[in-house]
Amino acid sequence: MAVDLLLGLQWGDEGKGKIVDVLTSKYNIIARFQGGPNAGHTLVFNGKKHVLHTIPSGIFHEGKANLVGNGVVIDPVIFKKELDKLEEQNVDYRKSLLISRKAHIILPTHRLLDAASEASKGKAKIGSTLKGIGPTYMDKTGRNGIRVGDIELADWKDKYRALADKHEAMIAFYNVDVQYDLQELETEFFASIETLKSLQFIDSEEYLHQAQKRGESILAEGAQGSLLDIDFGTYPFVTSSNTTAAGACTGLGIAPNRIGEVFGIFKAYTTRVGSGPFPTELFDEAGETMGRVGNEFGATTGRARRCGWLDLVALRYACQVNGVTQLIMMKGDVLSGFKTLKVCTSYKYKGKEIKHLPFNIEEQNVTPIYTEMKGWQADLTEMTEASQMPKPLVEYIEFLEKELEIPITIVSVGPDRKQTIVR
Ligand code: 2SA
Ligand code: MG
Repeated sequence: MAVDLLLGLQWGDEGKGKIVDVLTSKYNIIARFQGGPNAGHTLVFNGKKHVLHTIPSGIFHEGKANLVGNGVVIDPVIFKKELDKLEEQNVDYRKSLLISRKAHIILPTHRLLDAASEASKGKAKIGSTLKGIGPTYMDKTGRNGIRVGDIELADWKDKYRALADKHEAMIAFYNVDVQYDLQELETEFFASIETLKSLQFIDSEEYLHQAQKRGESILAEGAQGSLLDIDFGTYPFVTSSNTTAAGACTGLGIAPNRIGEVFGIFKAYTTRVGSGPFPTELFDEAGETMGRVGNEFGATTGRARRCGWLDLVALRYACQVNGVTQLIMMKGDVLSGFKTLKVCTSYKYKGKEIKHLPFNIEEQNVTPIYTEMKGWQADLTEMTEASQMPKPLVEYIEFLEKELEIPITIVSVGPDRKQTIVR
């Protein structure tokens, strides 16, 4: 069986958690392949909201395996808190949650290093979630990291100490004001490590290989978005992993020729949290309305998200890099009530009109060129069938399909599982 992927096509927060939860019934295994607790995947069902950070979004379905893949970075402290929340909901994760031995561990000092690095950058800061993501991936590629499999070994604490000591020296080198009590942080960390050790650690690439041989279906769940990809995003204002389709291969050990459907998910408008260029960003009432109606606040940090019109130049680029086969449009309901909508179809760049994403998309380099479209007034949130959709919404969808040359097969009209229209 092929492995299907679900990826965010913008700057994250497209609604991946909700759609993975909706699609889970079709799969045996849900697997996260990159990122860590910087992610905030929100699911709403039975009138309740659930936010996941590291645990795959299939966890609420019985009988499904949920794998934290080798490409993920795990903070044991946050992981334990996620488990506690699941226990409160009576979710039995003991059998269904699997962790790759090759996943890397976020140490308390990685978080401190993240803070020190950001503080040292001043205005040029990345706007990191301060979860230690960058420093942990740096230690991974620098070949210094500690992996889940290491904590099963007797001498791992020696390795931990050496690394933490080095981190402390690095923090001092930054010469910024970062206050901490490492002993206190370590007490919590080591206690959480014990909780982590009570879970099932596996050689996940072998597990996935055997599962495929048995004919089991796998959905790989991305985190963040394509424009935050370390290679293809708006560098340096990106995260430290490959959020695009290729990341699912390296983050799970899946061969490229095993990939089937690539579901690309996007919002009917655009948001971004953190620093960095955002050509279609709005600073007016329209942007304010999107933020308010769309409840655009970071699911992990609570930060207000920046809002703007849909950017098809960026979206087209993301579709190409990922090989998207089906599109999923989220939050069309948030745009209800706008008289006219704008969609950016090209950029003016160095005096010319271009349709691709250039190296530099800072505001002084690109000016978005918009197509205006008629808005829809109806409340979409009660709709369950494509036939109920107002005409301007259908026109909006069809326009995007034509521009992107990919079908939009799912339209989400609210945060709840049930508010999902299949076309
Ligand atoms: P990091 O923490 O090193 O990965 O930050 C680097 C950049 O990546 C952005 N980033 C995100 N953008 C959107 N959503 C994310 N998850 C949370 C959410 C974020 C939150 O679901 O809302 O709660 O603020 C996420 N994670 C990382 C980040 O803003 C930096 O621009
Ligand atoms: Mg999110």
